[in-house]
Amino acid sequence: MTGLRHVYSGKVRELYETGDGVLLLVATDRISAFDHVLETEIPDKGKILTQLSLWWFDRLAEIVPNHLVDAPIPAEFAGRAMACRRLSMVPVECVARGYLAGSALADYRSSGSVCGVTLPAGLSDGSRLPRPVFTPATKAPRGEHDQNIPAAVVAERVGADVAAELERITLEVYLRGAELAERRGIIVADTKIELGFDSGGALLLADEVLTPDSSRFWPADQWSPGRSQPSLDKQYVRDWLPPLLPEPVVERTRDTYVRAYESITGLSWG
Ligand code: PZK
Repeated sequence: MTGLRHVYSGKVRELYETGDGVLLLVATDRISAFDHVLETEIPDKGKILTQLSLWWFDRLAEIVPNHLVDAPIPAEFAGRAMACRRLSMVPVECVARGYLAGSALADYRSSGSVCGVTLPAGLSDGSRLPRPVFTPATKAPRGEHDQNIPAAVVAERVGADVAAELERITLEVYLRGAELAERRGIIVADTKIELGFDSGGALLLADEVLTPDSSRFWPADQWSPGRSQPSLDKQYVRDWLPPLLPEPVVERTRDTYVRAYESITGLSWG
């Protein structure tokens, strides 16, 4: 492919640069579980997540501008790539949570708080929080886990003004995303976004947004705090330990991604 330079491999995504300095963010069909990339791919996963991100970027444009640019996508990446402008990425994982799960649940159980925010007593796995909270995390090096940090530490790293903007944008993206998904019967328990500065110093929404790989989506009709919630992603994969997935597990996993896309957008997949 002429003028395409590979710049970075993520666990499930690839980053390329075109001859014009445009970045191509390519979502593969790879799936990771328990910090490992499995040998088995999930057909169309990358396309589904890319199309869901594009759908969200459109809905969130009033809240925050994004990194998308209008540039041709090479045929080999059709449907699974986003052309984006190169940003100077903010060195903080921006997370908003409306429900208690994952690392926030672990922090709550050991300290009663998460990222310096004290939560009410008596919450359990899957509980709705009194209000959504900004729970930033460090970007850990490859192979390590992100670590939750207080908002004050974000301010030390990026300055108080930028930190306040990160919190505002993250909470607004979460609130808008959760509101739209709720109408479709899906709880957005939490979401992680990436932001970066363009050459003019504006903060733009980057990466993928409000996908099952960056968020916890729970079918609302099955929500029942006090246990881990069934989620619209790789639940079947996590419940299946060996690395080679049998066809029914692949099929049901693919179905959950299709269901996330169709439930949220109201569109049909293919
Ligand atoms: C950027 N990633 C994560 C994505 C990977 C890794 N607009 C941008 N400008 C500069 N850098 C990035 C982005 C975006 N989005 C994204 N890391 C850097 C990532 C896809 C594949 F391997």
